Amino acid sequence: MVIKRFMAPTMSLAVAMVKDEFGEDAVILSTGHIKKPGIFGWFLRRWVTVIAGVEPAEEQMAPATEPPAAEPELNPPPADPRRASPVSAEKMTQLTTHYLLEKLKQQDVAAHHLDNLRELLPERVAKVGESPKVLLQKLLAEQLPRFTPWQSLNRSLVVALVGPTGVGKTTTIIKLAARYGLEAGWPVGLITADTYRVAAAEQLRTTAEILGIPVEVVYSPAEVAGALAKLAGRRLILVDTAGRSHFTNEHMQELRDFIRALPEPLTYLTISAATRFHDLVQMMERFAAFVAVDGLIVTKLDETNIYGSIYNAARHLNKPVAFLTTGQNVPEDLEEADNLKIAGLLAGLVRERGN
Ligand SMILES: Nc1nc2c(ncn2[C@@H]2O[C@H](COP(=O)(O)OP(=O)(O)OP(=O)(O)O)[C@@H](O)[C@H]2O)c(=O)[nH]1
Ligand SMILES: [Mg+2]
Repeated sequence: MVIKRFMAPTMSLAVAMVKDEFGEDAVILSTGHIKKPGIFGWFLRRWVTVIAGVEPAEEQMAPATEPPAAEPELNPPPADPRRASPVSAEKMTQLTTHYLLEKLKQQDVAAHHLDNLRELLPERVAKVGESPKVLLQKLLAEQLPRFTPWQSLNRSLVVALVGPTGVGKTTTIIKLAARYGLEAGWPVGLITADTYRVAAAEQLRTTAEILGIPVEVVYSPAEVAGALAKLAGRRLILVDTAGRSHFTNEHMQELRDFIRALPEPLTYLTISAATRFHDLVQMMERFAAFVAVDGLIVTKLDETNIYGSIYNAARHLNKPVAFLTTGQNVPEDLEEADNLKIAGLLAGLVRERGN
């Protein structure tokens, strides 16, 4: 049996190296850890060592009548460092790239993005003296459009939330009203165009009263100007819209007319993090065909461990993610989006609360 020691930053890479050199018939004889191998500047504290063996081809093919081959040395002496597998930098880059792409695949990052990353990653992996996950995080963050925080826009803002039914538009509006109205001290006003469900406007009115924020209910686009006049001088006016089927043209035209009645609105498409990419693309295209989308709000991060849809959606629309919501609690379960955090979720470096 030919025995060799392999070293890699992770077990899966070490096993991949074993398979690559010895093939599928290789046997793992023992595993362990060593500290700081110090190549390529990787700063992982511990590397994995795998001692693996394989029968040479002749021995495998030897007829059964031949005397058995000498027992393989199951507990070989500590491997001589000079026998450590000489893995070329090129091979290491290839394996690391493969390992990172597999991680993103598990996160449901769309195949065409994986193809693009397959081209970009090797250069980063080969050059940058950082851990693979950190360099992946940085690359993904660079690719995401950047959100300009509302604080840095020195004007009154009219912000409308649109999106499919039940994604959390009204809940997010209340969180935003509390965050900017109560915590930041901005004069905030609310407009709701959700008169489709009888209880919806009433629900918003009750919560806004508790927060001490004025609410105007509009039944048609023609009423928007009057509502805006009543809320004149407010730094932030948040507009809630009804969630209706985006496959129905009539509903989408109604939504478009409401949005058109607003002066220079910032319109955020609100999506749930748990939506499948196929459904997400169809939905985003429907909304983008009727309203000019300025950014995304991604809700319900607490309901999934798969974050590819956030990246896929932002890249598909080429619009930034503005806010993330992480639960039903008002106002705490709301965060201004941070591309490094989103990329960290995808790279497996950041974990969302509750998961
Ligand atoms: N787990 C979780 N639930 C949320 C989150 N945001 C909202 N919800 C819940 O999702 C449900 C729907 O929320 P709404 O705010 O009414 O959703 P909507 O988009 O306004 O719904 P429609 O107006 O009917 O289209 C409620 O039960 C919310 O509490 C979140 O971040 N995480
Ligand atoms: Mg609603």
